[in-house]
Order: sequence, then structure tokens, then C-alpha cells
Amino acid sequence: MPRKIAAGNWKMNGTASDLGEILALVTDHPDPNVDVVICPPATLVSSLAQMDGPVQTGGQDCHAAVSGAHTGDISATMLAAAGASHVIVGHSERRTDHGETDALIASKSKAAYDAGLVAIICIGETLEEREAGTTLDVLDVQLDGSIPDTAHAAYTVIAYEPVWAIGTGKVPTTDQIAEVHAHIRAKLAGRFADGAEFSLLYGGSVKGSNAAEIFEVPHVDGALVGGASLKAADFSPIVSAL
Ligand code: G2H
Repeated sequence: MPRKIAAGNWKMNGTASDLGEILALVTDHPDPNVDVVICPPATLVSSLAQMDGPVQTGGQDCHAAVSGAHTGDISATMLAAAGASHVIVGHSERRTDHGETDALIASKSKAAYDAGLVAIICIGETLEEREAGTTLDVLDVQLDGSIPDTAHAAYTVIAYEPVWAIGTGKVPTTDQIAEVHAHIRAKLAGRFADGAEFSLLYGGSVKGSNAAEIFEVPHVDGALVGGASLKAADFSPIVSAL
């Protein structure tokens, strides 16, 4: 069975004073059947990782190299040394803002594996691609190119995040999510011996009021949550719905 995961992506939000929000989650959610992962800005990774409790820590990106002359970047090895267990790679905001390619994302995923981190690999289509009817083709290219051949379920999570649903309040229908997640599952099962075990997350405007119906969709094993992960009062109902 794939692990159930509620992951919070804080993006470029939060300072040390906001870590109290995590403490509330630690207190509220000791459920061993759900992995709760918060991915704060890099400045907070170490502080969050040092907090006792069931909340795990993730980075939001990593460089493909272990170390070197890459000003402003952070390596998977450094995240692991700071106490992280996960790292998001290939988020659409990285693909768009920083021109990240599938090949680069695969390299970053390999770096994550080498550092002992779980890679949360993001894929998703734009509104134009969905309206053109090319969603599954686009996702296939991203899945083929972004996931290393060495991937396995214990260290790989796939997050489906339609770009048009990110931070917009627009959410695909459950039928649309079901179609994509079934497609991803079949694709992984065709490529990897343990493809049925990869956790598949949905991401894009998940909130307490829609989480339960999204989690009922087959092959949805959890969520990657942005805005609604910043406050424990908003994130807790999502975790509880899993
Ligand atoms: C998608 C998601 C988090 P939000 O980017 O990865 O953000 O929940 O704010 O749409």
C-alpha cells in the first residue's frame, strides 16, 4: 500500500516566529499512518527538523550537485545534514521561474536519492495544454523525463499539480483527478516493479473543505498543499481527512 502523505509547501513564506504553527500540528496529529511533511523555506529547515514530534521536514528544491560554486543554491546533502527527510523537485514554479527541464529534475531526484531523501517529483499541465486535450501526453513526457530509472517507491513520491489550479482556487473535478491519477499509476506500474507502491499526491488549491472528496479519488494517496499549509488551523483538517 502506498504511504498516505500530507505535505505542506510553504513556498517563500514564513520566518522562525511561524514555527509555532508546526507545534500545533505536532500536538494534533500523532497518527502513524499518515506522514505529515512540512517544506519550509531553507532558512527554517534546521529549526523545524530539530522539533520533536511526528512532523517531518522537507526542502523545496535542491541542486543536482553535492557541493560547489553554485551561489544561492542548496544541495540535497546539505538538506539531509540539516535534518530533512524529503525534498520537492520540479515544482511548476521552479519549472517556470527558473527554466527547469525534465532532465534537470531527474538529476535533482538522483541527488536526493544519493543523500537519502525522498524526492517529491511534481508534474502538471497548463490550462492551454488541458484545453488542447494534451494533458496525458504532457504528463507522460514529464513522467518519462523527470523520474530517474533508479527510482523506487520508498524514495519517490509523485505530485500531480495542474498548473492552472495552483493558488487560483480552481480545482479539477474529481473525475479529472481520477483520470490523471489512474493514468500515472498505470504508467508507473508499466515502468517500475514497485510502481503500485509509489505515493501519488494531488496538489493545487487543496483546502479543508475539498480535501475529503479529493482523498476519496482512487490512487490519490495524499496532497501537496501550499497556501492552506501555512496555518495549523487550515492544514489540520486536511491531515485529518486522510
Ligand atoms: C501547488 C500548491 C502547493 P496551493 O503549488 O504545492 O499550492 O495549494 O497554494 O495551490
